[in-house]
Amino acid sequence: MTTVRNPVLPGCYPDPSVCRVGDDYYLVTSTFEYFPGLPVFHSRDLVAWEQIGHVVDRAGQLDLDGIASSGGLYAPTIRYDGGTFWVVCTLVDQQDPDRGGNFLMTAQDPAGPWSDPVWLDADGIDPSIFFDDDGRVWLHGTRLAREPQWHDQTEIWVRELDRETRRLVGREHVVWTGALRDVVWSEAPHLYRVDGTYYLLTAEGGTEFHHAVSVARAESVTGPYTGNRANPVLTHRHLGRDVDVVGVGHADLVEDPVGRWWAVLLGMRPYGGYHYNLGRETFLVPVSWEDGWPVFAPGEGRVPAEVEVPVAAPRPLGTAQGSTSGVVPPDDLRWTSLRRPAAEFATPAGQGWTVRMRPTTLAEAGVPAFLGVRQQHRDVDVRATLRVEPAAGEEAGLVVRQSEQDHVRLFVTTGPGPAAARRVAAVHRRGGVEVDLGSLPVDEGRVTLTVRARGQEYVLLAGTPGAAPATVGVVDGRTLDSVTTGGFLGLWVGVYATSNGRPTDTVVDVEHLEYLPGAGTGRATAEA
Ligand code: 6LW
Repeated sequence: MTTVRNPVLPGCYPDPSVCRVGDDYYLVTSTFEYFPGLPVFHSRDLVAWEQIGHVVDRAGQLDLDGIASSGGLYAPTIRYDGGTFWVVCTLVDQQDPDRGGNFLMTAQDPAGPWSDPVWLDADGIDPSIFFDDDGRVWLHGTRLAREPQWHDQTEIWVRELDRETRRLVGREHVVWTGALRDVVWSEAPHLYRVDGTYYLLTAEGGTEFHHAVSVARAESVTGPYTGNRANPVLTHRHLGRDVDVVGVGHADLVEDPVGRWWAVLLGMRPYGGYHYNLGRETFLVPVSWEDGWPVFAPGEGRVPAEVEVPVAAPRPLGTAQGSTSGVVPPDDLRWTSLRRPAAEFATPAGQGWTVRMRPTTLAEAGVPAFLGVRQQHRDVDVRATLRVEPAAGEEAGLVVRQSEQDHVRLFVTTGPGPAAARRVAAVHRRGGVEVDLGSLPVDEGRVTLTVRARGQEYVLLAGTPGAAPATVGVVDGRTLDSVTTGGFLGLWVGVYATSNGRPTDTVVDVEHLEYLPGAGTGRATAEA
């Protein structure tokens, strides 16, 4: 018996989907405009999740260019059947209908390579795929109801997929619009067959405060589905906002090798008021069956802070993904760029990167020179040591990123004007408006920039390596989370370099980026 502390994946890992192959579990989550997309995690005990790759990891596989923040890759489902791993997902906001919408990718090895997309003739979001015992394959998803009876009513549809041609065939069946009357956003459907009965697990209420998990069952895969009288079978919305975890939903079920059931689902941990800068995270919940229905967190009825996992090998608390502390080397799978591969502007160099500055800014939905990692801890220092000689108006440094419209930059720059002194400046782009937070002169040569998050206080520091840094600015983190800004994302922290639209040859030598959770508290645990 091992105790695991929730969340099992801290930081922005929303919409988890899980499957099991023998003793191995595989899990994927949404990544929106970030590249590579759709991280694949492996676990043998549901506790320790090691990232093994990404589903979307090469140029030309999908086109994310131009897709604004919180568009892009939504809610993948992962399944295994017939020796093949299958992922279905949606590319949202791609204007070209031949290169957007719902798609399918397959792989023989979940670490990759994954196939190019097979585009599916299905609208809406949150596709899932169900392999029935008789060999038939059923795709399902959600979309706005064609004939809505209430505002934001969605409908869950089910349609057969031809395994060979990978095309949808036969009639479509609309099977569900939510457990409760007037409920918004019945979504995230997943079908299962347990002891001969078909179960439809869904989220409803929207992916924020009112999020909930509901379940229905049927004798036939295409329905009719009858809702559980206990619906919603899991939610935290009745607990109010002053609680450790809110917004739980978007669950996927998996049975372990000894017949116990588990759910992975998303939830948010507010701190400093009703704000959740780490975004929607992945939690693990035990599930039992009573009277032919799943019971989530039996005896407790809410996402447990700690879960007893009988199948896990003993391991200390806090060793889950995300507790890694120190330099993030170039081959670390936590690195992401925006929309396209980082190789287009960055080359690994020792423990860090050589970054070729780009005219594209972080305010554009293009491909800025940006390389970052998720903020996975409330208290963390993210520190980069870099060398750059920026031309007037150019900037290179660290960014705390929510979106194009909302982010905070701490950067080395020069000028403008005759007093073209080299300095470190801090700017908060808030709702698309740039606000100067401060600046201070800095010598030629190497500079260390630090974002120091302590709860909702983000202190921006700069100095020469090894010397005590000075504060350039301070930001209230509550201005950056999606409760304030909208969108679906938690925060990222990373290095970036832009010439603000001008042609440039400037190169930034990023010696390294360090991610130091719990810095200052001496703790490095997933919950810090
Ligand atoms: C996801 C959907 C949702 O596809 O958020 O509001 C989307 N609901 O289930 C992005 O995570």
